[in-house]
Amino acid sequence: MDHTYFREFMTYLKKEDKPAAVSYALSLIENQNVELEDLYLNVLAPSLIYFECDEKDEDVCIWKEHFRTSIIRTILESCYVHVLKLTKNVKKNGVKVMVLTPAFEYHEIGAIMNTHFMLLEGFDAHYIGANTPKAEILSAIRTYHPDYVALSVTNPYNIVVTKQTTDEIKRFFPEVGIILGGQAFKDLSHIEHLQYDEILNSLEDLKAFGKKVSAK
Ligand code: B12
Repeated sequence: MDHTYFREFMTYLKKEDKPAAVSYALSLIENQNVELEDLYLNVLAPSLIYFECDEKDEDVCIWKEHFRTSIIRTILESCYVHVLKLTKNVKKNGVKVMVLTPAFEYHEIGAIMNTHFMLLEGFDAHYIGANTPKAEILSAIRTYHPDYVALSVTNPYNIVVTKQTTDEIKRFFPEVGIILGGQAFKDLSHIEHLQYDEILNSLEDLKAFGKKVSAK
């Protein structure tokens, strides 16, 4: 992908110019300058992952980070309509996935992006929300009957709550598969004691998983 797109997008973000940033990102998709996956992984994700704050006052940095995340979230929600258009030509694999972040985990951008990627791979994917308590997750499984629950976890501190959640899912719904994704699982020592079926760290992993379930 042409890096000038990322650089131009960053000029709007640095000025906290939400109208310009949102319009520019959506125009890249509408004018077919970039694929949706490229926009997410090579423009939106790095704008957050490499967020730098030059301000001396930490409080200013915190609201700036919140504001930037809200801009990215608006772009993702606007792209959902585009995802729906694209999925019309995608062969469905009949596999229902419920995507969420567990209790205490507020980082949700990766979960939203990967829900869209799953839809584009033919999954019947639903993003439930961030900071989802264990009881609500169990209730949603009881109502939705997903084939898989995908837990996105960023902060390694939340591995403990993830373990409690995955243990309960497997206890009450042993037939439901568990997918783990997110920065917290980059260090594999974190997952030794967790019950899960798939660990997906990238779009390539997700595509390979899509092929595996379609072949069944
Ligand atoms: C935005 C942000 C926030 C926002 C989140 C808002 C929101 N609505 O999501 C807010 C301000 C709330 C926040 C709060 C905090 N944050 Co914060 N935050 C970030 C920041 C800047 C960007 C995160 C992000 O969205 N990245 C973009 C997405 C696309 O990347 P991603 O999540 O990694 O997802 C990718 C993959 O991991 C994967 N993936 C993710 N999930 C899934 C799921 C599946 C199923 C699959 C297949 C793949 C997958 O796909 C994505 C695309 O490749 C990072 C900086 C960083 N380096 O990441 C810090 C960061 C994650 N935060 C951090 C910290 C410490 C905190 C706080 C504890 C700060 C505090 N003291 O209060 C709190 C914790 C809140 C909580 N309880 O969860 C640390 C975590 C350090 C660590 N590893 O322990 C980071 C790394 C900052 C830093 N360098 O210190 N944060």
